[in-house]
Amino acid sequence: MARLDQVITNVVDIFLEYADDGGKKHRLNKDELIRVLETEIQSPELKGAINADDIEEAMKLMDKNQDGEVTFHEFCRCISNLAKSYYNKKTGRGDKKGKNKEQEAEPETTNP
Ligand SMILES: [Ca+2]
Ligand SMILES: [Ca+2]
Repeated sequence: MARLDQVITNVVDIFLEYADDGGKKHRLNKDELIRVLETEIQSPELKGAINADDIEEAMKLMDKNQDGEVTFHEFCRCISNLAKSYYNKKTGRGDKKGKNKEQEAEPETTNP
Protein backbone atom coordinates (compact mmCIF):
# COMPACT_ATOMS: atom_id res chain seq x y z
CA MET A 1 0.00 0.00 0.00
CA ALA A 2 1.13 3.51 -0.68
CA ARG A 3 1.88 5.66 2.31
CA LEU A 4 -1.27 7.78 2.24
CA ASP A 5 -3.34 4.65 1.70
CA GLN A 6 -1.83 3.35 4.89
CA VAL A 7 -2.36 6.55 6.82
CA ILE A 8 -6.00 6.80 5.86
CA THR A 9 -6.89 3.16 6.42
CA ASN A 10 -4.93 3.17 9.67
CA VAL A 11 -6.88 6.12 11.04
CA VAL A 12 -10.17 4.35 10.35
CA ASP A 13 -8.99 0.93 11.52
CA ILE A 14 -7.45 2.23 14.72
CA PHE A 15 -10.53 4.24 15.57
CA LEU A 16 -12.87 1.31 15.00
CA GLU A 17 -10.66 -1.17 16.79
CA TYR A 18 -10.76 0.87 20.00
CA ALA A 19 -14.20 2.42 19.62
CA ASP A 20 -15.92 -0.93 19.14
CA ASP A 21 -14.16 -2.45 22.13
CA GLY A 22 -16.78 -1.59 24.72
CA GLY A 23 -19.61 0.82 25.50
CA LYS A 24 -21.21 2.34 22.43
CA LYS A 25 -20.12 1.12 19.03
CA HIS A 26 -18.27 3.62 16.85
CA ARG A 27 -17.73 5.89 19.87
CA LEU A 28 -14.67 6.23 22.08
CA ASN A 29 -15.57 6.62 25.72
CA LYS A 30 -12.98 7.80 28.19
CA ASP A 31 -11.54 4.34 28.89
CA GLU A 32 -11.21 3.61 25.20
CA LEU A 33 -9.66 7.02 24.60
CA ILE A 34 -7.07 6.34 27.30
CA ARG A 35 -6.18 3.05 25.64
CA VAL A 36 -5.90 4.47 22.14
CA LEU A 37 -3.74 7.39 23.28
CA GLU A 38 -1.49 5.23 25.41
CA THR A 39 -1.04 2.55 22.79
CA GLU A 40 -1.07 4.30 19.46
CA ILE A 41 0.75 7.54 20.25
CA GLN A 42 4.31 7.15 21.46
CA SER A 43 6.05 10.32 20.32
CA PRO A 44 6.47 12.69 23.29
CA GLU A 45 5.83 15.68 21.02
CA LEU A 46 2.47 14.38 19.87
CA LYS A 47 1.55 13.20 23.33
CA GLY A 48 2.30 16.70 24.56
CA ALA A 49 0.25 18.30 21.82
CA ILE A 50 -2.93 16.58 22.99
CA ASN A 51 -2.13 16.48 26.71
CA ALA A 52 -2.18 12.69 26.67
CA ASP A 53 -0.90 12.67 30.24
CA ASP A 54 -3.96 14.57 31.37
CA ILE A 55 -6.86 12.53 30.11
CA GLU A 56 -9.48 15.01 31.28
CA GLU A 57 -7.83 17.70 29.18
CA ALA A 58 -7.40 15.37 26.21
CA MET A 59 -11.05 14.40 26.40
CA LYS A 60 -12.07 18.05 26.57
CA LEU A 61 -9.97 18.83 23.51
CA MET A 62 -11.32 15.96 21.47
CA ASP A 63 -14.93 15.78 22.62
CA LYS A 64 -16.08 18.98 20.95
CA ASN A 65 -19.77 18.58 21.73
CA GLN A 66 -19.02 17.45 25.30
CA ASP A 67 -21.23 14.37 25.25
CA GLY A 68 -18.60 12.16 26.87
CA GLU A 69 -17.91 10.20 23.70
CA VAL A 70 -15.45 10.80 20.87
CA THR A 71 -16.96 10.23 17.43
CA PHE A 72 -14.96 9.50 14.30
CA HIS A 73 -15.50 13.10 13.22
CA GLU A 74 -14.05 14.36 16.50
CA PHE A 75 -11.22 11.84 16.29
CA CYS A 76 -10.33 13.00 12.76
CA ARG A 77 -10.30 16.60 13.86
CA CYS A 78 -7.83 15.71 16.59
CA ILE A 79 -5.60 13.77 14.17
CA SER A 80 -5.66 16.70 11.79
CA ASN A 81 -4.71 19.08 14.61
CA LEU A 82 -1.84 16.79 15.57
CA ALA A 83 -0.64 16.74 11.97
CA LYS A 84 -0.81 20.53 11.84
CA SER A 85 1.08 20.85 15.09
CA TYR A 86 3.81 18.53 13.77
CA TYR A 87 3.89 20.45 10.50
CA ASN A 88 4.28 23.75 12.32
CA LYS A 89 7.06 22.36 14.41
CA LYS A 90 8.88 20.93 11.42
CA THR A 91 8.59 24.10 9.35
CA GLY A 92 9.31 26.39 12.27
CA ARG A 93 5.88 27.97 12.08
CA GLY A 94 4.92 26.87 15.55
CA ASP A 95 4.13 29.76 17.83
CA LYS A 96 5.49 29.57 21.33
CA LYS A 97 2.55 31.40 22.88
CA GLY A 98 -0.97 30.01 23.25
CA LYS A 99 -0.52 26.60 21.72
CA ASN A 100 -4.22 25.75 21.69
CA LYS A 101 -5.32 29.06 20.22
CA GLU A 102 -5.83 27.63 16.77
CA GLN A 103 -8.24 24.98 18.00
CA GLU A 104 -10.26 27.47 20.01
CA ALA A 105 -10.62 29.73 17.00
CA GLU A 106 -11.93 26.96 14.78
CA PRO A 107 -15.56 27.39 13.81
CA GLU A 108 -17.72 24.91 15.70
CA THR A 109 -20.35 24.46 13.01
CA THR A 110 -18.67 22.64 10.16
CA ASN A 111 -21.38 20.04 9.70
CA PRO A 112 -23.08 19.99 6.33
CA1 LIG B 1 -17.05 2.34 22.46
CA1 LIG C 1 -18.54 13.91 21.35
